[in-house]
Amino acid sequence: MTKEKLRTLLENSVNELYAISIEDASPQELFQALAQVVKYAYADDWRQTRQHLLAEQQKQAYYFSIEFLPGKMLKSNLLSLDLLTIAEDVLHELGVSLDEVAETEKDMALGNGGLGRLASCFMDSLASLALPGNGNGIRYKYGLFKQKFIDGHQVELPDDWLRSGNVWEVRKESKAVPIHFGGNVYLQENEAGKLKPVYEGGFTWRAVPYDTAMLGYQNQHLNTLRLWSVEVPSKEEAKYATLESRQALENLTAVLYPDDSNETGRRTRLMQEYFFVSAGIQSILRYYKKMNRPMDQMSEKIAIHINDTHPALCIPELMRLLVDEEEMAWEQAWATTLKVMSYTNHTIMAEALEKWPVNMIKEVLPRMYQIIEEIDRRFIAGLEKVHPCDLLNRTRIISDGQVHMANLAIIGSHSINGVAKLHSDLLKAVVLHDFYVIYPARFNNKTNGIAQRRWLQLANRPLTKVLDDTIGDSWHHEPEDLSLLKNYQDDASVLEAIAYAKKQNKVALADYIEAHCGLKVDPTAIFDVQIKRLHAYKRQLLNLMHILKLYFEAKANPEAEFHPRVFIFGAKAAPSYHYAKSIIKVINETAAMINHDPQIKDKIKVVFLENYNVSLAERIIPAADVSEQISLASKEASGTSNMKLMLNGAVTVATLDGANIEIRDAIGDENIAIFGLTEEEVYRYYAEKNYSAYSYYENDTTLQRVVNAFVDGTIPGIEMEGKEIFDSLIKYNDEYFLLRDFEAYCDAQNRIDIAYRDTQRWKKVSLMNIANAGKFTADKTVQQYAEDIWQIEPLFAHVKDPHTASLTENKS
Ligand code: 26Q
Repeated sequence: MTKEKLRTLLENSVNELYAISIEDASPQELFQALAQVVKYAYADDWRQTRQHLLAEQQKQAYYFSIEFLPGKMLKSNLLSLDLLTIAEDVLHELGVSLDEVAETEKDMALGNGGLGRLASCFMDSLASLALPGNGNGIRYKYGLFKQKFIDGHQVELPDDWLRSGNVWEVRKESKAVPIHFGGNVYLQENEAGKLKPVYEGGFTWRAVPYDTAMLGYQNQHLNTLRLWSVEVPSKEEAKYATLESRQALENLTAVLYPDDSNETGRRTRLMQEYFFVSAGIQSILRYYKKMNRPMDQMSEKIAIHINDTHPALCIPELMRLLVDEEEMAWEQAWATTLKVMSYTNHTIMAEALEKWPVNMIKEVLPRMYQIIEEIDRRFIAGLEKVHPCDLLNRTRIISDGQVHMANLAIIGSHSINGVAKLHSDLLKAVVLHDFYVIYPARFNNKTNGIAQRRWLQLANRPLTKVLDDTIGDSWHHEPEDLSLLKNYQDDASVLEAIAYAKKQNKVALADYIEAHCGLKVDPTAIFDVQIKRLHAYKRQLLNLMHILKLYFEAKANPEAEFHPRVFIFGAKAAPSYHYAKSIIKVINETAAMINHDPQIKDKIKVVFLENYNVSLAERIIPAADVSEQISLASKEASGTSNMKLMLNGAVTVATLDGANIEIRDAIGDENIAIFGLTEEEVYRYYAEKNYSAYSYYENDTTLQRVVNAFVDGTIPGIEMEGKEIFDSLIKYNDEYFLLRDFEAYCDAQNRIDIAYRDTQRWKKVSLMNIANAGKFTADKTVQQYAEDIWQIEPLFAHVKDPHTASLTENKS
């Protein structure tokens, strides 16, 4: 496509949509019009990818996830179509920037954090590898709440992202399916002597899919993300005539539940889980039937992935459809289900494993309950003679009046993986050890990865330019080629160019901070970043304690030498997570205190950016010098912001937790600041029950000064929150070992300071981080899922380079 062609298409699009000329279009109108042009540009390829798949009957994977977090899509779609620079040029001629236009797009924020973003990075990689892999989820009317700070407190506002429509989605009315809830079910013999379920009462709602194209990077391959929305079934309009009954129905896909493992038992959440699972599986079976193949060979054409336990009902739902609808024998249906299903675990904390009360499942999903009971019964019956009964009691699906979703997911899947080496090892050794004894061969590791196209090529244009000029652009397709940069670790001009790119990004972030927080920060300071959900185990509080220590030192000794730092936080807390919200309040009040202290000047600034989301991450990450990955060892399953920050040249301060360990192994101890307890040491404390937070407090005056600051009036306006935090550390013995790790953390921060002041050394460390980040590409991770778990192949397996394979004749 030429610039002239794009301009003409855009003019036509503006005219068709708004009947105005292009010069009069607002950025918002230009966004809508340009998105139409983009859709037009990929429509043929999207259709042809699907037609090809059906014609060739190639095996496909379906990634079931209750969360997807794609963020904005205009620029990533333009990049995938290789239209990014010409779109920039066309808009530039019109006197607007592409960024200004792209900014008007609402983030698609249908996820909480790591798990949802991982699903979207996987969608990017699946398409970019030309692998047939689709997403299946929920089209929430409201995404994750918008966060505002009022008086330092987090306040949640609705994210009405669909208000002005969603250009990327296509409503597929004809593909709607019915979903049944409630009532009673019993089994009755039919004429042929088969047991069939008879449903009494309950209600049937309609699931309508909205499809969004997932574009591969410059390879004309497009997959589909299918999100389901609830509607009144057309035959039952009368039944839902009143506003109240309609409202109850529409509630089902109205809101995304915030990550809140403490608050269980919410009925609507359970209904959501069944809703998108049942809709997705019905739609897969309808597709499979078009192929006219035996039902029990489904696993040759279909792989279904369960992203955490939220879609674990995939297992009994596929059993229901095979046994009840397709009249398959139980044993055969079970063998098929097992071969189709695979499951990823994302949590290590046993208390966070999903459970549902038996009574609720019986009431809301009576047929599911019967099937789960039968799966459980057969699980026990099949292993009774092989394993001791206490082991089976710990692993069975139904116990203590609850349905244990991880147990269901494990028993019904042929593959179970963790998301980083340490995490997968801990699953085998501790969290899921009992299952490892029963099914050792099912367990495997798939270390997480990230989409380097979004997190570097799109988010960090200045650095991308330097890399392209230095090592060429093969890394756009093969991220591991970033390692070519190692050849330049002593090249002063490359080091300088990378540092200059960082500086530009820091200036841009400083402008954003000034515009949004009214706070001036110095772009020559160290930008020290912690961006992730707010959770006690992630230890944002440890970061704050180090900030307080620096602050007290700077006040006591104004001559103290350290390079000025800007501490930047981005984090949402679950609305009902009281402790996490108290930490937000205390960080905000500490920030106010430090930022306004005339003695401190520009030496320390603390910024808590509101409403952390994918778009904000794209601004912060390219500007980061230091990456905070300081969770208590053994608690963070993997982490992915660690990978994104490394890719953008930030230097990591980290515990040996999650993927930090593999990052350390990739770049070497000299290029990362490791500190703190190891996982073994943490587990030893648990075993010996001999941790005493108080003894650390008692013996360290610096630590005392810092911890006391939460209750002695040093920080104004935190009476209640400060007390809550103080008590968690001292009275309740510091569950996440902050006091134990405090000194080691401060040492690591000191090493960072020294390294930063050695400018040449820092530049080299930064380069080595970028050069080694290619290992953490989601392309590689997805390739491993494709080979080891799903057994799917690229669409053009017979063509040597799938990226250059073309589905269509060349279009101008
Ligand atoms: C629970 C109960 C009720 C409602 C919601 C939830 C809920 C929602 C989301 C529970 C958990 C989540 C999300 C978890 C998550 O994002 N885990 C992260 O997954 C990443 C990708 O694998 C890892 O890198 C992180 O380490 C892990 O914390």
